[in-house]
Amino acid sequence: MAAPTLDVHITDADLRDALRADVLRGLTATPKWLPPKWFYDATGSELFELITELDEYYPTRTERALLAEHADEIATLTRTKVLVELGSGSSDKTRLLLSAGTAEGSLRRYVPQDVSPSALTGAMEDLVRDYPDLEIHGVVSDFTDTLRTLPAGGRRTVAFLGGTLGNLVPEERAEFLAEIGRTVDAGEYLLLGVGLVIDPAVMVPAYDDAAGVTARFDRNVLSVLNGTLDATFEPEAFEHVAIWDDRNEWIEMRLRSTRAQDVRIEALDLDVHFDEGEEMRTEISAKFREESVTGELAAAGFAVDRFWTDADRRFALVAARR
Ligand code: AVJ
Repeated sequence: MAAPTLDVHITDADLRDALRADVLRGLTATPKWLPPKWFYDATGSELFELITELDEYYPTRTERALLAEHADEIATLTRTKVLVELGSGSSDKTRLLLSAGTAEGSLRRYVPQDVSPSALTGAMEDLVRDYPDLEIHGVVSDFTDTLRTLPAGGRRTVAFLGGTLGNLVPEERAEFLAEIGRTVDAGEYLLLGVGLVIDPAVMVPAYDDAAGVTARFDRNVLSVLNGTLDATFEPEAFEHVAIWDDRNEWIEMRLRSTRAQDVRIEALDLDVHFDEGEEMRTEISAKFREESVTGELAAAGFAVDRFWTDADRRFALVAARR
């Protein structure tokens, strides 16, 4: 059994600098916003795992069923030697790909990448034990700048699952997909999991569950700011909001200030005022249509080989070939 390796391309200091820059930009903008990647400290990663188990949150279980159903076909179609996973989190669903890939015989190496060192090291410990013949090489980084650090060669598949592509606005998405397109070689694959546009009565509760777990996840970003930037947010003074934006076809999560309040962000020497009822955007989660995914992938140099969906067409798993 080979010892796993862990490359850290982003240190706590880098993360803190990036957080500072994002918070300064977002909290001095009108309307205010924060990028979703800061949800995932250890607590946020745990809360996200709880979200994936909620009745209302269909994406994870739907994607898992698609992976279970099609993992063997993915393995024979791609004959992947190196599986790179962007935003791997717990790597839980990925096990279906790892098992199918080792059974098919081509898979040698798994490269999980995540911004959360705690999620990544936790996942890797279990993976080395369960897949003793795989080389496991973790990368702690921001997925948007992981690609240039990817070792070349060896029939790679880049997996980007869970619908995380939807966290990027269209321009960021186009740039990110184009970068993957430039990084991989002809014949290599992108395996993408995306949520599809469905009835808002199903989508909205997935982001606003009855038990309030998503609300805790949303407010946790304020605790991250308190801890990292020495800020004075009172998370309980913000209400979780989830809406479906029909024009942009995305779910938007916001935090609404329940009263007029001032927050000090010591590390930025910044005072921020919130009006009563003021809403700050904390996440977009775009949903897709078959034509839009195919078009966006084509623009990045990928041809869709397989487009699998569940019976309710809630989620799609897409195998696209460069
Ligand atoms: C991890 C980005 C895929 O957008 O559905 C879950 C995050 N936010 N509930 C998503 C999330 C609120 C999730 N992704």
